[in-house]
Amino acid sequence: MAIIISGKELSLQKKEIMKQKVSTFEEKYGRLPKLSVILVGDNPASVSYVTGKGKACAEIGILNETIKLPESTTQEELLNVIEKLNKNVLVDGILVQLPLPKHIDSNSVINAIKPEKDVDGFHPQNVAALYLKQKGILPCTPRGIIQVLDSKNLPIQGKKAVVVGRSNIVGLPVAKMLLDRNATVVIAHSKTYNLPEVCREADILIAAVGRARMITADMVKDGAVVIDVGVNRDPETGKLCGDVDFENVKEKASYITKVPGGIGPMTISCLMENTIECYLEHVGGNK
Ligand code: L34
Repeated sequence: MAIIISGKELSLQKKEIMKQKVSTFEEKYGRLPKLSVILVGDNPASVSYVTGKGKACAEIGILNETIKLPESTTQEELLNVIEKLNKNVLVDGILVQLPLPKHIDSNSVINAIKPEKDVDGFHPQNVAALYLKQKGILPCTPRGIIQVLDSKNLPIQGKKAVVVGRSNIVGLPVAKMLLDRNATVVIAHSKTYNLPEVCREADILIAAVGRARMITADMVKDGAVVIDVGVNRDPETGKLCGDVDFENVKEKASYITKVPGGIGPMTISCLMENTIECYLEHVGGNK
């Protein structure tokens, strides 16, 4: 029976530390950090995540505005909003919640965000920084995954890590971050031949596919560390569930994260960390 790592608990601890830190900022630097979040349309999942981000800002003392734009917003209108935020010296972080409506090209939008304010770490300049081990902003979910492993001092060096999923947001960057920690990394995906066998080799298994409970117990080695990044709706009950068949996999894993209460809250606390780090760069403060 695995030890459950609570991302929720860890994110609460991290937010408490950030709150203390932020409480000294106004006096030291003359203003508070500010995060601007843009939400286009009203996708219920996006609304829920964006609400969570605003709530976290409020808890920590980060100023937040959520700019809600209608589904019919044109790409040009969205780019104009971003340009205004780029120029506003009081805004430290800009986040455009994904996915965007189909008529908007996400790459053009991501490229328009000033890299110094790109708290998601999605801009090509920040992506390149990760790949070249240069200073930049790390994406929130992968950063949260590494923090979860480190919170239990789980060794990464020399371990075989299998990342299932190859998205720009999670799979690719977390694979690179695990590689930088000297793991032996395999990236598996929908075309991987004999996925169960590949997964069974993992000491650290990262599930980031977006398919409810697709990682079953037969795909997990005894004693593996299993990190579930999926946020899916159960097709039958409509309840939130991960990519991992938690009830069965927990009997085999040594450590496991849950959904909800796992990587989701860590994504948000890492977003807060990124916002504070951008702010400190902007005000010339020390980290
Ligand atoms: N630009 N778009 C941009 N940045 C991001 O970092 C995201 N993401 C993903 C979707 N689009 C994005 C998020 O914020 C996914 N994501 C996210 C954030 C928070 C949570 C889940 C996904 C989260 O807090 N999950 C809770 C449950 C929330 C609920 O009940 O709906 C959990 O405990 O897992």
